[in-house]
This record gives sequence, structure tokens and C-alpha cells, in this order.
Amino acid sequence: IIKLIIDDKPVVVEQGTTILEAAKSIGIKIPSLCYMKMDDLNFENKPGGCRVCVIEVEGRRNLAPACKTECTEGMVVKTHTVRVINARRTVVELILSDHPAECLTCAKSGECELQELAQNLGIREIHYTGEQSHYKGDQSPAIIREMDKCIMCRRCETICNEVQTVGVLSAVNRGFESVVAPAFEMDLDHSVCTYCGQCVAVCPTGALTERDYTWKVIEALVDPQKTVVVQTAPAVRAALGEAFGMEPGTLVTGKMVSALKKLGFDYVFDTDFAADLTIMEEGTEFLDRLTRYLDGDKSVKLPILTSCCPAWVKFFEHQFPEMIDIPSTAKSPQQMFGAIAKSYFAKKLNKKREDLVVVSVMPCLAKKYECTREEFAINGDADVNVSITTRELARLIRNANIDFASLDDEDFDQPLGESTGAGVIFGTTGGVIEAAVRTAYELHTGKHLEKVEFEELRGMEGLRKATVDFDGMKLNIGIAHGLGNARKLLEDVRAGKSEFHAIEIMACPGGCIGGGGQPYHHGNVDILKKRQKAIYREDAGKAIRKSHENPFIQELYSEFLGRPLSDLSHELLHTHYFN
Ligand code: HC1
Ligand code: SF4
Repeated sequence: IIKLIIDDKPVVVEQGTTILEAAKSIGIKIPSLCYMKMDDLNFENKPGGCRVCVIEVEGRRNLAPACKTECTEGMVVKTHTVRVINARRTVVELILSDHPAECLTCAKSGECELQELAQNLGIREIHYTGEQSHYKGDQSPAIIREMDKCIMCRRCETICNEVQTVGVLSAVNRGFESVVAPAFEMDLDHSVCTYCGQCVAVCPTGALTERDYTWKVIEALVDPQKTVVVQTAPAVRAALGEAFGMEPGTLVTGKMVSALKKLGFDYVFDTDFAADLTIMEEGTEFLDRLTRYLDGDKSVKLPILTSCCPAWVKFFEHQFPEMIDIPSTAKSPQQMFGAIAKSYFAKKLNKKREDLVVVSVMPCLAKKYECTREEFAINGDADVNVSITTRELARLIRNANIDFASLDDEDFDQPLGESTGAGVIFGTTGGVIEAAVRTAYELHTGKHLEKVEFEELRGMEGLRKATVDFDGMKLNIGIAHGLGNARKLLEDVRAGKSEFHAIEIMACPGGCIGGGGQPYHHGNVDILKKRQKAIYREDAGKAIRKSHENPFIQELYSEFLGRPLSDLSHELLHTHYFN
């Protein structure tokens, strides 16, 4: 162990600890910009490039970057001398001298780490002028890259390469021309980007943002010819409150419904309903495959892989094209919802599918891309017309002058607004497979499941495994979140070494609660853990906690679909993948 003094406070740390971490451990916040660390998610970005975190070490001539400098015995560190503060000001002024001054209209304004830093350092003038760099813009269906705002912190590059292992982003060119971009500076759309949005989630400035479709929603809401139906994803309710200053982990389900009604949606429904439906289809498909597999049917492949995360789907289509017959064919809840809204529900309203506009509110950027996939449309009319993120919903609420905190709780509309606890837990890593197990157990064994919580499937570790006892039959279940972790499980499957019968994969660290469209977490993993707890709290408070017990799901089957995996279910609720 090492003892040192930081700002007159003694501190004891392990060998190898940086000054930045040592200071943090005693409550001293050294400002930083490029640096970001998320322990549980295996993410650390410390290029040491921005030099905002410089500090003074007694006896050393030069200032040192706190993120890169390890503590040594007897070190005496000062984190805010005049020399240090002047150096930080110079560094930030230099960054700002090559940054567009568009704060008033920037999508990231109020959330931008560079803006906050400039304010905290009291910068009122930029003493360095000259030419500014300009780069090609890039708009995909999900992500906007405005690289004039890039400060080369490389967080996006690190998360895309090291956590997601997609490898789309890297620094290209030299000096003034250098920028983080896909190879050959092609557009994201032409790359193998999965639209997971994790680069957006960690970008400190407005260089990477979501493609904003709030205008499309407003256009639909003011069109008297359209019936506008909205669905809200499980993870949104556990994070939307943060956008209005509430504590992370505050559940705002009722207020969210109330806000959506005030915004003028004709029907406020829940993606969780469709999550229950997904369990019916995917769970039945799993049991069907399992039974045939155990009967020795050589044409059947296991493990079955969940398929509700569109970034994950795009990942395996690009990276494991020879394995596209392994994931479940069940569409994601977002898409199942759209298909049911525009058939079953439109029929109930006596309307044509084109008269309905289906909007989804998602924690996710890849959902924007998912709903543009051709197989999810009929004659050019998409099953889900517009997908907006949690952040965009917060913007719509603010634009409409709705005082979110003072809203009363309201209930979802019926029939597509009723959900069980199983539908809710889709929003966190481990939740989809736990929901599936709750139903598959009862369908397979014919027995009543007393305890619905499967603690062994829960947690935040990137790779988890558990064995669940199906009345004597042991099922091996794997869980991965973050695409790098998914890759490890898939490589085992490809090599024929996988021990699993079923695997849940979510592209984003934490699952949907950590989606690229959620309020920014600024690297604080505790926020994700609080959202995860909130999801399990909502589940625990639900009267019904198994998907097959949802009375409106039962009604949907008896009135319309017949049974899981029926011809109509196949037509509306299942899909195929492309290599
Ligand atoms: Fe998700 Fe899903 S859980 S993918 O993480 O299966 O986005 O929340 O809506 O579709 O239900 C996201 C969340 C979401 C789908 C469901
Ligand atoms: Fe990489 Fe995901 Fe960003 Fe695409 S969206 S560039 S895959 S981090």
C-alpha cells in the first residue's frame, strides 16, 4: 500500500492507483474530460490526451495528468493551485478554439461535459483564434455524427472496440485533420455499426447524438386523420424521471402515462404487453426445440438465443452470418406490438392499418433502425412508424410545458396496455430469460411455480450462467450483456463448446436500462444499478407476474391468434434474419 497527501488530506491506496482515483476516494473531484471509467462494465478510457485533469506534484517541475499518473509513497499533490487552474483554462480554451460555438442550439446543451467544464472554469473569452476544422456529417436512421464537435476524447472508439467489439470507430488522419470515424470515413449506415448507441451514451459533447424524430410525432399528433398509438418500453419508466431532476431509480410509470395522454396520444399502451406476447411465442418455440432436441432430432439446434434486441440482431447478422438459424424467430416486443396494433387493434377500431400511426418510446437507438427494416412493413407502411428515445420523450414533455413532477399517476389503456411483472423485467439484463423461465417452467412441468424470482439470473456481471431445475430436467442458461460478452458466448457456440440450452443477449451494458437513448449516465454505473432495482421493484409490485397469466394476452389468443406458433402467429409475430 501507498500513503500520500492530496490537498492536505492523507490518503492510503493500493499500488497502481492513479491520482485521479485516489482523490476520488477521499471526495476530491479532479475535473476530467477524456477520462471515463465504468468498473462493472470493463470500460476504461484514459488516453491522457485532453490534459484537463492536470495537478501539481511537490518537487516535480511539470504538471502531471492525474488520470495517467500513479500514486507513489510520500507524494504531496495539489489539485487546485492557481498554476493548475490556469493550465486547465488554457487547455479548455484551446479545445473551444476549435469547437463550434453552437451551445444555444446544440442537442447536447445542458448535458455537455465540455460546456459544463467551461462554465466551471469561468471561461468567458477564448484567446486563441484561427481556422476551425470541418468534417463530413453523417446521418443514419439512428445516430447523427457532427464531428466538428468531436474533441478526440476517444471514448466512443474505446467502447465500440473494447466493450462492444464491433470495431467501427477509430481515429483517422493526422493532426488538424484527425477525427474518429468508420474506415474510409464512410457513413455509419455503410459500416457494420449495430446502432447500439453506446458511443452516443459516452460522448461528452454533441458530436454523437440520436436522430431526433420528435417532429414526426408532433406531425402525427396534429393530423386529424390519424389515430396515434404509443407504446412505452420497459426500461423507459425507470429512467425518464432523471430527465426531470428526479433521483435515479425513481419509477415514473404513472406520470409517464399521464404525460403521454396530455401530449395527445389517442391510446397509451405498453411494450410490456408485447413482451408478455414475446414470452408466449419465444417460450413455446424454446420448449418445442428443446423437446425435439431431447428426442434426438438432429435438425434442431440449441442453444436458442433471444432475439428482442435489434443491435444484437444486427451484430450477429454481420459477425456470425453462418449462425442466423440459432436465434429465436420471435420478433422483438416493439415489432410484435406494431404488428398486433395494426391488425388486431385496428380491426377492433374498425380502421385500416394506414389510419394508425404507431409510435414507440424506447431507451434505445437501434429501435429507430429496427422499425425501418423492410420485413417489418406492409406495402411500405411500417408496423412501427416512429421510434423515439427516452430523451426525446422528455423533450416533447418539456416542449409542451408539462410540469412532469406534479403529474398524477394514470393507467395505461386496454387491451394493449396490460402487462405482467415478467414483461417489465425485460428492461434489465437477465430479465428476458427470467420471464421466459417463469412461463416455460409452468408450461413444461404443468406445475405451479411458487417462487417467481430467479436470483441466480440477476446481477450486473457481463457474463452470467445458471442452471434452472425444470422438475428434474436441468437447463443451462447463459446471459451476456455488452456485445463483447455476447461474442465470447457465440464463439463457444460456433466451436460446438457451448454448455447452454438458452442464452439471453442484450447489446447494451446493463440491458435496456443502459440503452443509448436513456438520460445520460456520464459514466456512473450506480445509476444503471438503481434503474435495475427499479425494474425489479415494479415487477414485485405487479398483481400478475407470469406472461401466460396476462388476461389480455389470453384474450388475444382466443379472439385472434389461436395459439402460440399458429399460422397467424407465425405471419405476424415471427421473422427471419439476413446474412
Ligand atoms: Fe428493450 Fe424490449 S426490453 S429490447 O431492452 O425486448 O429498447 O426497455 O422495449 O422490443 O419489451 C429496448 C427495453 C424493449 C423490445 C421489450
Ligand atoms: Fe460502435 Fe455501437 Fe456506436 Fe455503432 S452505435 S459505432 S456499434 S458503439
